[in-house]
Amino acid sequence: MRIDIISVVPELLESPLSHSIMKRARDKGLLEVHVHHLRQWAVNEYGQIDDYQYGGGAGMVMMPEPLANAIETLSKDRTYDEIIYVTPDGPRFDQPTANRLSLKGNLLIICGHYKGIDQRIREHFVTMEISIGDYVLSGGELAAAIIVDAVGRLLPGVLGDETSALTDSFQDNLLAPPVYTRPADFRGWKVPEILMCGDPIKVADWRHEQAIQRTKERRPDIFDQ
Ligand code: 6GU
Repeated sequence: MRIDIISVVPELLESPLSHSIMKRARDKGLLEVHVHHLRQWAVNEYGQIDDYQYGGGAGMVMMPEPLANAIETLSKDRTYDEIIYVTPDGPRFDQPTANRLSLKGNLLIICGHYKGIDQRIREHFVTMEISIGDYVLSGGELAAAIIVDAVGRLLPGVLGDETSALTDSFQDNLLAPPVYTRPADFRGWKVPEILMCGDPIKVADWRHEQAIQRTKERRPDIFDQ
C-alpha cells in the first residue's frame, strides 16, 4: 500500500511513522509513505497557502489553489482509491474503517491547519472525511499518523504473528481481556490460576468471559451492538 500525505508541518509526521511496527512495514516494502509539503504549491513567493475567511471572523482558511494543484499533481502519477481529509467535523474513525482502508492500494491524506480548508476542495476533490475523536487538535498531522498506524499494521505481513491483529480490542466488538507475564507471583499479586492450567479451551473461555465483562463495564455503547 502507498499513502501520500499533504501537510504544512511534515516534521510532525516523521517520528510516529519511523519506528516500531511502522518502521518494519516500511522497511519490508509493505507500506510506502510519502509526505509532501504544501508550501511547494504556494500561491506566491512568500509561501502563502492560507487567507482570511469570507464573512469575517478569527482564523485563517487554507486556500483552494495550492491544495487543488497538489492533489492534481500527485494524481498524475497514480489513481487514489480515496482522497481523505482529516478533520474534527468528519465521521469518527473506528476499527471497521481501518479494516476497509487496509484493503486499498493508494490513499491520499490531506492535513488541515488553522480553521480548515476551503469548502470547495472538500466538495470537489475529497472522497472521504475522517475525525479521530470528539476533541480538537491543532492540525491534522497527528490524526493522519494515527490513521496510517491503524491501517498499516493490518497489512498482510506487517505483524509477526499473522493472527494477532484479529485478537485486538474492537475486532470482534469486544475489548481485549487482561494479560499477564512472569513472574507468576509479583509482590504477592498472583496470576489467575486458569491461565497456567494448560488447557487451551479453558483459557479461551476465560478470556472470552473477561472480554465480555470488561466491555459491559467499560463500553456499554459497543456492547449493545
Ligand atoms: Cl482529523 N484533525 C484535527 N485538527 N482535530 C481533530 C481531528 C482531526 N480529529 C479529532 N480532532
